[in-house]
Amino acid sequence: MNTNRLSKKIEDILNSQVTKEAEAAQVYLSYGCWADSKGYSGIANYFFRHCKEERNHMMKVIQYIMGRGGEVKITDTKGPSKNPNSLQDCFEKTFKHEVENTTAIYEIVNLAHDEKDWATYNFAQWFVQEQIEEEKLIMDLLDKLKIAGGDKASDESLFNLDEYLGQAPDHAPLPREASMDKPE
Ligand code: OFO
Repeated sequence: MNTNRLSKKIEDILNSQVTKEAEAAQVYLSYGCWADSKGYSGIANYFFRHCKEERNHMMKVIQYIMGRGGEVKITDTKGPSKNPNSLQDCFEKTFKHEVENTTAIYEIVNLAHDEKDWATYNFAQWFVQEQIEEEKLIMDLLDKLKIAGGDKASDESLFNLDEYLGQAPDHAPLPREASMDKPE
């Protein structure tokens, strides 16, 4: 008896998301190592924490495939691109990577919608929300770097930024939770 509740296309796209989350983890890992090599231990810590988040995302997709009776296929991952050449470049590349991952999540949502696979559609909504948060976190990094002076930031402001990011929250507040009493 076939107990696989996923169509072939859905199983494939979810497996490809497993790979994408693993690749996202490697990007954060490599940027963390790069930041540390430049002396930014706070920023490195921030990236290492996010590396772990991406691995958690990977595990969520794996558990979902298995829980629906599907087959998980672990494949090769693409290595991270070459090291950034500045903090600005690092944050921009991270943002671009998150946007690409958001696009991949939307493809899952679109396919689940087309196939009327409401279980997968529902599962993917967690990731839609997560990507809003993740993009916002990186936008905040870019804003903070801009305030610090961007590529022309002084050593002192970079020192403060590094300190701040070492302890920055891992989650951004969602717009849906905002109110006039608590705008953020
Ligand atoms: Fe998995 O959330 Fe970022 O990419």
